[in-house]
Amino acid sequence: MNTYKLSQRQLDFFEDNGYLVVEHIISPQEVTQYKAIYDDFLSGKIDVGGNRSDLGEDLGESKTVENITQIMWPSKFLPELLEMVYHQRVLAVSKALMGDDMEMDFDMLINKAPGTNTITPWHQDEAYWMNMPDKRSVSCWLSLDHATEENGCMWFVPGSNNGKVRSHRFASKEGGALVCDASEEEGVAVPLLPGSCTFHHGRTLHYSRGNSSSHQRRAFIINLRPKAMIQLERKLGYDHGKESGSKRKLDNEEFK
Ligand SMILES: O=C(O)CCC(=O)C(=O)O
Repeated sequence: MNTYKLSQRQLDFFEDNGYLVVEHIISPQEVTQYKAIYDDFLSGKIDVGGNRSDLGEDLGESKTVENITQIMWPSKFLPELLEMVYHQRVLAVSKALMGDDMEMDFDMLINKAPGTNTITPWHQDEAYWMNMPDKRSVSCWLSLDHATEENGCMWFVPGSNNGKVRSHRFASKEGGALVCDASEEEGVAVPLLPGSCTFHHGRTLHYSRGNSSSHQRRAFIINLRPKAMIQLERKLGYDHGKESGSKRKLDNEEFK
């Protein structure tokens, strides 16, 4: 799929709210295929070295298992992912949302294992990144499981894409997660069926509850931005942990 048609209603919804649900971006058969790949990453069969970390370090109770598993750049370790349906369709939807110059900046896996019960703190993705002159950026959050409030579906603050970036700080002493002041009262929960996804703007405030269920909550995330901005990031030495792995960093001085 090279092109994807979004209705004016969908485009307006994204513009006004900062997120959009796209149902069944991959089929049930494709979900099965992606789950098998995902589990090879989780089990360590596909070794990602320092690109794996605990995003929930110090936020959850466990000191021995990851509270939130984050794997940066799965496509670096399994390049065929780039040619598979998910990456291709996300690229097409992103172009429809933000223009033909959109390209993948990075991809990542974020899993909440059963019972880990660790929130992803409220944040805006822009606070994690360099301040770019062109602010267009979009993340696709694909759920391979049935994402519910109980296991950590995404919550968004509608319209926050059109506001400012709030002041962010580290959410804990050691971990890399950032947090800003926000609450569920401002937000809406967005449960998803397996194979469905949300697209959210880099400025949209979001968060997820912990996984208190007995099942995995596997999310496969792709972030895209204009080609020229990716070139600028790389020129400035910023690759979203592709080579340097995950490390604690507040990249955007502006939002401290
Ligand atoms: O999966 C999560 O809990 C958080 C994901 C997230 O923050 C993102 O995709 O930007």
